[in-house]
Amino acid sequence: MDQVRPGVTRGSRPVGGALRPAHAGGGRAARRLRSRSLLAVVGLLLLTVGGYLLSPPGQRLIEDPANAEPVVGVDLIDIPGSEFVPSVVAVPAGTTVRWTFTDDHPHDIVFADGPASEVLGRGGEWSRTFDEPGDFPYTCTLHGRMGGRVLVTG
Ligand SMILES: [Cu+2]
Repeated sequence: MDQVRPGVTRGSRPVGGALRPAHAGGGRAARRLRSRSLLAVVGLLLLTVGGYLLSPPGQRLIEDPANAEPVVGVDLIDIPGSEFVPSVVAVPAGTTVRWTFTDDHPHDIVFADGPASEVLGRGGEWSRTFDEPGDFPYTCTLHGRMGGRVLVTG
């Protein structure tokens, strides 16, 4: 009934090696503990990011104006004070949406799918015609929290 247990009988370590003082393997155990807590942190981070990405858009950033309820049929968006008003509009395909710059700060309108205005100030105006249905988010690159979207219906 001599079972060969690898790791116990191999090498020059005595058979009683498993009973060696705890501090002998302390370094390795500590390292394992450290890497385990690192894993926990990474796991928690992934859960947080994953949960964020999987959560309904309306719950991601409560203050994000780009997640507001769409205002249907409005094709004129004002920029009266470092925000787009209304921030979310829904228009039928073929609509030209216009932005008017009426506050004292420079802004731009940069769409995720490419089209972008220059940086414009008070009195500025920009427009884009939407021929295809879809969801067209945009931001002001000068003000990270300034955002909006145009929902184009078929
Ligand atoms: Cu801005």
